[in-house]
Amino acid sequence: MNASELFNNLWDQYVKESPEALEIYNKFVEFGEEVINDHIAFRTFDDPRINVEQLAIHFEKLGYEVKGEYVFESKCLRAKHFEHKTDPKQPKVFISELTTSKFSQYLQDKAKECVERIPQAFLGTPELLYSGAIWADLDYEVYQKLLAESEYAAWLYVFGFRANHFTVYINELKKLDTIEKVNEFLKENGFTLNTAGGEIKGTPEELLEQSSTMANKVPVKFSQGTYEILNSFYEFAKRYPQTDGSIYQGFIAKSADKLFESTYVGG
Ligand code: OOG
Ligand code: NI
Repeated sequence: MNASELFNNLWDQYVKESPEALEIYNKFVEFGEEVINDHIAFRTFDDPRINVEQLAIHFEKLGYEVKGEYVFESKCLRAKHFEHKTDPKQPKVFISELTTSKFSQYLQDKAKECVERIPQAFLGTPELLYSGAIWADLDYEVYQKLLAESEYAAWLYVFGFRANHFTVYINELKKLDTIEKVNEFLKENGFTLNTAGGEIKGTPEELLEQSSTMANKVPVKFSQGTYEILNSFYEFAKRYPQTDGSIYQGFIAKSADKLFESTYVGG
């Protein structure tokens, strides 16, 4: 699978499960903008069969390399970001994982159970990256128990492998060329922004400003019936030049920490 096939498959799954992202994308296009992706993000468990390094292999095969590492103490997460070695137009990839050992035996057992239910044929393939909650059947009680310990774990249990979000690269927009203009445009069109840590996370001095929509609810089938669950957000990023003139390509842990909360039930 080449990079454009992989990103197309990821995009198709993302907009199918998160129709609001496609609505926003279409609004940008109607407004005359060409939408370029800054990065996409994945979530996973720390099980060595599916951890950050395992998911990264598929991107490394396509010419990506690791460029940054991040730790989110309070959420018990760690993450890495990857950039394409030669083609700066390729979106960056941000992969985080839950440190399950910091949670209850119950959560650890459930995470392990999920991994064990992944069909052998999917492990080690790029198709795994958009296979969703491949460990279904989903149980609403399990979801609620996970939710009580970690919003991230509960989200991952329900939605599994997919692009958690795509990110519009504001620098490439013609008219909506500041994050303030993008946020106004989104609000005028009736979309809700994640206000955790303020509507705009980061500053020009930090070389990266980010905002995101609040995830919207989608119906999810559990063995007990269908429930509405917050699934996914769309992100917007404006990057600034470093002292050597090149555009900053990293991520800011303090801002990322708040972006994770775009899928939080508890706000
Ligand atoms: C990732 C949150 C972090 C960023 O751009 O810093 C992030 C997630 O919600 O899985 O996307
Ligand atoms: Ni992001």
